[in-house]
Parts: sequence; C-alpha cells; structure tokens
Amino acid sequence: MISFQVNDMTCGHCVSTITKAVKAEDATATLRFDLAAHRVDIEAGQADAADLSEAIKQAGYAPVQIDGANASNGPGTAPAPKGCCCG
Ligand SMILES: [Cu+2]
Repeated sequence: MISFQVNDMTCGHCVSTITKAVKAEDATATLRFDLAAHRVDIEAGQADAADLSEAIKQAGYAPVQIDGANASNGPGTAPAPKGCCCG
C-alpha cells in the first residue's frame, strides 16, 4: 500500500477528483481516504508511487508520500494547504 499526505484535499469533491485521476493512471487501484487527516491510502495495481504521485499532482494537489519511517513521526515536509479546489 502507498500512502500520501495531501493537505489541500479538503472535501468530497477533492476526493472524487483524486479518485478519477488515480483511476485514470491505474484502473485497478483501490483508494481509501481519511479526509480529516488529509490522507489517502492507495492499493495500486501496476502503478508505482511515482506514477500515483504524478497523477495526483496533475489533478492539482500536492501529495507527499508517507513511508513507514515517516508515518510514526508525521509528515514533516508536507507543503502548506492551498485551500480547496472547488471553492
Ligand atoms: Cu474540494
């Protein structure tokens, strides 16, 4: 599983935008969102983390991958939220 912190993902519209972007990149991917934590966990098919990150960036968001080492510490390098895309 590949996890990203996406601080500018703030509402259901963002979730659906990111879902579409990721599915366009990898049709077999499964996504689980935690909106409150601005986090998405992706069970990828053939795409790797770089592909998924690029797809989310193309959708207009700023994903920061959370790896095992970072997870316990929290994502210290995540960029500041830019606000919702759909406001
Ligand atoms: Cu939104």
